[in-house]
Amino acid sequence: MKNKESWGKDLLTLQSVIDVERGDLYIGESNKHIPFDIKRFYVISGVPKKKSLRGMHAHKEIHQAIFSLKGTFTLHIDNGHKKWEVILDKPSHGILIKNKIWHYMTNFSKDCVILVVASDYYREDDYVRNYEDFLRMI
Ligand code: T46
Repeated sequence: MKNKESWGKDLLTLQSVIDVERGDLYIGESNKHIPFDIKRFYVISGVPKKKSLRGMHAHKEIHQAIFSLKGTFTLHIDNGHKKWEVILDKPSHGILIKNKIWHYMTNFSKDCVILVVASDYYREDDYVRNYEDFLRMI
């Protein structure tokens, strides 16, 4: 992960139970490790190209937390005033993507598996997919 000064406040740390004999266990509980009630999760995998682009939107209300379960990708974050990026490369640490944050993902490794947990069910009307609309919203 890079640019710690920018993303430090949004860093989420799961509980880790490291076991050399049996493998590692990572635990996230609502309102403890993840600062909202989790209503949905989704997984992104099989991204075919390093240069593939996902995201490119903000949410009006929904908060999310994003983790790399395997492999690496770069998360680009923009609050309308400042832009920064984080390389996610381990299951134990994720990033909180609050509402009203423009974000996209690039630079996927071939084996990358991403977990996202969200504060609400899928609602297309929660998405702001146009950058000018995002700037107007904030
Ligand atoms: C986000 C980033 C990190 C659903 O029907 N239900 C869902 O829960 C989701 C996440 C998506 N969809 C549908 C909506 C689209 O027709 O699946 C299709 C692909 O979704 P999208 O192009 O938004 O995927 P990404 O990877 O660009 O964005 C996703 C999330 O949608 C978004 O909330 O923050 O991952």
